[in-house]
Amino acid sequence: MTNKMAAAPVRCFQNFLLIISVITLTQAWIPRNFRGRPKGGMLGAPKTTKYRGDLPSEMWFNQQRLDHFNGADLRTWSQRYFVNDTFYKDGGPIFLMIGGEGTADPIWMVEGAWIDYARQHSAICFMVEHRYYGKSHPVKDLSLDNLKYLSSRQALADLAYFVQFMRQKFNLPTNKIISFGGSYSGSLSAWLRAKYPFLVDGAVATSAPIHAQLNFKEYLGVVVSSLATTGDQCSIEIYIATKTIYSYLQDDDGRKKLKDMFYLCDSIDANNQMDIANLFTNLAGNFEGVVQYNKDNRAFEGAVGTNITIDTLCGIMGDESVGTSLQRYAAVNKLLLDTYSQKCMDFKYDKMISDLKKTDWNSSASEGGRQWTYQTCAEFGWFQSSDLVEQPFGISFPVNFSCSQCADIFEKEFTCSAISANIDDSNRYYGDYGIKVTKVVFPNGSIDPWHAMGILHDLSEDAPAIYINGTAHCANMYPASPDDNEELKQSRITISNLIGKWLAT
Ligand SMILES: *[C@@H]1O[C@H](CO)[C@@H](O)[C@H](O)[C@H]1NC(C)=O
Ligand SMILES: *[C@@H]1O[C@H](CO)[C@@H](O)[C@H](O)[C@H]1NC(C)=O
Ligand SMILES: *[C@@H]1O[C@H](CO)[C@@H](O)[C@H](O)[C@H]1NC(C)=O
Ligand SMILES: *[C@@H]1O[C@H](CO)[C@@H](O)[C@H](O)[C@H]1NC(C)=O
Ligand SMILES: *[C@@H]1O[C@H](CO)[C@@H](O)[C@H](O)[C@H]1NC(C)=O
Ligand SMILES: CC(=O)N[C@H]1CO[C@H](CO)[C@@H](O)[C@@H]1O
Repeated sequence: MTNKMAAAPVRCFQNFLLIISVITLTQAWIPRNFRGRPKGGMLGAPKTTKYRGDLPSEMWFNQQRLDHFNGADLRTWSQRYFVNDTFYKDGGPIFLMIGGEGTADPIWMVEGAWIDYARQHSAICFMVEHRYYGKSHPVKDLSLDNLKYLSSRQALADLAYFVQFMRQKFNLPTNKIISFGGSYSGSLSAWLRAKYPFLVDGAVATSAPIHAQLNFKEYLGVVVSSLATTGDQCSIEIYIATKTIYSYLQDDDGRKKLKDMFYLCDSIDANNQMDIANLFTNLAGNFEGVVQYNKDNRAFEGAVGTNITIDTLCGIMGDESVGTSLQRYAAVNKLLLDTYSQKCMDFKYDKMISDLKKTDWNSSASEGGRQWTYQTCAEFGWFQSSDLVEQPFGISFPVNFSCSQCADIFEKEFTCSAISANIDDSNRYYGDYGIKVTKVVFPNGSIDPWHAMGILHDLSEDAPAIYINGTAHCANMYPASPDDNEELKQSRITISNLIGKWLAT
């Protein structure tokens, strides 16, 4: 997302804003926050506040295997990676940042908590881009047939291949390896250690969902608890607004009012349940995106969006001077549209699906939306549905709405039960909550809805959980900030100490 060559950070920043606004103007049909994933990926890039030098240039491992599970298929492709050896001292460890469901951003090569750990432990840092994301294209397009090599299992095998290659090329034959990742790549980090314990000596698995599940209705439950840190009023107001929306939907006049108040791009067709489902999904999405990244010290989309917090949204919901509950809900929507330079809110289901059907590498869906959707349908589920009773965002996006999207986007019999079978496979393969690992740490934030799928209690003395009160998704991976709470500061120290312990044994 950022300009790799930018020597002048100011110019880099302007380009960044420009790229962001172009993307939001051309991609609005895919929601800002789709299946828990914002554009760019779930682990947004950290702020480049301090760094003034060049970023490391991209490198390629051009012998990566396409299909690790078919001995008759010897095709290869080029995988992108980055290196920072500035802190390396002879015999020091190898740090491996695992790319997730987005472009591997080289800003991570100079910033973030793991770079501080590298300084402390004299490590050489590698970041490997995940197959099918960013510039790592194993196949010529994203047709369903070509997506068959996109899976977490193939991605882990890529890492095993990469490690072997990298040990030779950089002459690091026996150095210890610690893997890192956040969100989905945090899961990969834990799973790498579980599946290849002889390859990695320890793993940091931040905000890692370890339990695959079709109906992730708990997501909105955590959103509600997180909003409740400002008091109960916020969810009550949302509930009243939602009820009013349902009553307005009953007649033409009300639907027209909703179109104006919420700056909808199109008129509401009362008979189109999929549009209505999408509309309610997007309205909940206004809150989900902000909660998931509340006060995270990151820059992604964020140069514009990160100063909007739970306090901002709940402040509006509690502000009588803004008007009725519905008007306040509309004001939140307008604030987010403005923040992301969107003129109107797209909720047309067919437009979204047709965008996500595009298979060209240069299409907007190839930014990751299509690939991540595929992975959720084929491996993980994690559908943020409205099926939890105790939440105020309505009942219009039940889990089968997400299953229908899988079927419509990939024109395949992705029924909820077919997807469930895929999910069961993943849990069997990785061990679910019963995962057996040592030397893995599982940090999670209490505000982050994803923690509901994570490991929150120590598995053993050797596989501890760190539950950080008051922080959001992947907070501990971002550069330290003076605003960080004590628990967050302490978590970074604990992680560094664990790494030290793992390296010493
Ligand atoms: C590695 O990161 C440090 C810290 O940001 C930076 O000073 C250094 O230039 C980076 N080295 C390379 C080779 O990019
Ligand atoms: C966020 O920051 C931008 C730019 O610094 C500013 O224009 C905007 O008003 C701020 N929004 C809020 C809700 O504080
Ligand atoms: C994407 O690439 C295809 C062919 O590879 C081309 O026909 C199309 O115009 C390109 N679209 C964009 C938006 O660049
Ligand atoms: C989901 O299931 C409900 C209840 O069975 C049904 O009314 C609705 O039409 C279904 N929605 C989709 C998108 O399949
Ligand atoms: C988390 O932090 C909040 C606010 O600082 C505090 O009220 C609450 O008791 C804390 N919870 C735990 C479990 O420490
Ligand atoms: C809410 C929760 O599960 N908290 C647990 C998080 O992990 C720590 C261990 O670091 C446990 O002590 C908490 O009970």
